[in-house]
Amino acid sequence: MADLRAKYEEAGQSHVFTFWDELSESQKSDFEKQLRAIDPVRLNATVKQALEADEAAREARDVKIEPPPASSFVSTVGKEGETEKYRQMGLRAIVNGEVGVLLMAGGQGTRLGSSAPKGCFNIQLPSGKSLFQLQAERIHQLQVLGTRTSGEEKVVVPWYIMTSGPTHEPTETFFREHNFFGLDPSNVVFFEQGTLPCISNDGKILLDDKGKIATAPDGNGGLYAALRSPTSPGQPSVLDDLQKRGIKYLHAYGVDNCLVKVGDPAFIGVCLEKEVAAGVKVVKKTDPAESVGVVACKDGKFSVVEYSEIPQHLSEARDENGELMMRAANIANHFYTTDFLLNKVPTFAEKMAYHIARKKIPSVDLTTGQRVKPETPNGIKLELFIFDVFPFCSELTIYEVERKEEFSPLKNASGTASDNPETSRRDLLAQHRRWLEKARAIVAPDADVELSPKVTYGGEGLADVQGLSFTKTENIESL
Ligand code: UD2
Repeated sequence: MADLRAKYEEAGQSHVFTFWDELSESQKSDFEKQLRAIDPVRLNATVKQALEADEAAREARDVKIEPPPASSFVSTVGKEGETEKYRQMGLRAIVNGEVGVLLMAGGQGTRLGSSAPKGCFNIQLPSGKSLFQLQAERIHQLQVLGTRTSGEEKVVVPWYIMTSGPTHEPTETFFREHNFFGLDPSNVVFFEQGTLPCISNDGKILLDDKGKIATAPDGNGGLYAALRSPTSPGQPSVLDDLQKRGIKYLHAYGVDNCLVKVGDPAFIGVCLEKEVAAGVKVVKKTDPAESVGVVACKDGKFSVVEYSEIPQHLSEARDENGELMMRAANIANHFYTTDFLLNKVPTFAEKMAYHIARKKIPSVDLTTGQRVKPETPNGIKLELFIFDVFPFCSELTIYEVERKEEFSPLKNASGTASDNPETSRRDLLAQHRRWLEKARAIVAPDADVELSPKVTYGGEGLADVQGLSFTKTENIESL
């Protein structure tokens, strides 16, 4: 223990031992394990780098922030023929077994008022399916479409699901209880992202309990480190698995968007055509206050200015056509090549500064020993964002898609103004109505008809509904 104390002493963090003598033997060994997993000197440096970057971002007077170059944009909005070309390219990569899907599911649904992982959420569709089930069945349908195209035996799209401490167990249990929604469990890989200690406003590690450091998930950018750690002790890492399977292209996405086109062949195709290592899907931003990051060029480098960091004058700036100048809304929907993740990211990973989230963090008061739930932010959580790699990308494809077809995030609890279970349900059923009516079915005005991903992935293959009339709210599991 002397070496451990000396290390924390050297880093000015020896206060973590304040209550050491009050701990039981088992508490001491758990606490020692946690303390040994942290390098307090390196943590101080990380905090310092994050605070400096945060300060620079807030002082962002001299930083030049402008829209990305038009040459990096691809938009197929309203161009069905072009989308089909890209879709075929992406489907070919899927048939060749070169495409994998990375789900970022480590966030905590605190804003939703639910403690369960967001993917378990039921947005009250006629089918009662959770977000996880919708996404699983879209992967299943992609595999079916791939097999149909190629006539090969099973086409597989492996699914890598990143969880965090709070979501790991409940997510794995949910999948097991639902038999992986019909997917082969050997093609669903769970891996856990890292956590980081929570820090007080004066740079001290906060104690969650007398023998436990307060920690939080390290942000969805924790993905980059998590990809290279064993998925469980003695197991290969996700990167090992990607190479073993010959996966070359990854679609990475956020769990909370009920319209997400999982493994979207058109997006894969666009990025193949542009021959880029990284791509990001955007929708047009029309509300300056919308809680989305915007893809931008900061001092000439690609980046996303997060909604929590964009100066108001910039989010409200408009161009000569009255459109928002910063309107490329990031929808947490990315493309990466395995080569980029494996060989490029490590060359600059240390340079990605953590973002500061000022939070109310329950912690033990060092003088009274009482655990306090603060009324105002008393510390910071450090998190990396998945798009923090963009400044290191010489090229980035920005693929603009239609909001009503691809983006309806679930951020807030029922009854709020937007981005809630009601708007998710509304937007998904409206999309399915559009698909049915385009296929010349007749849908009664008050009939909420849901189409299972097993019937259609993105509105294709609906010839059999022509002339059919749908008069009641129902889920169509097969035609
Ligand atoms: C995310 C985007 C924001 C915009 C918005 C659209 C980031 C950093 N910000 O904002 O620019 O695109 O979504 O809806 O992506 N997650 C983890 N581990 C973590 C934290 C989050 O896996 O430690 C996952 C989370 O489960 C979700 C995704 O990352 O799938 C986005 O996280 P969020 O919903 O908390 O991010 P938000 O809404 O602040």
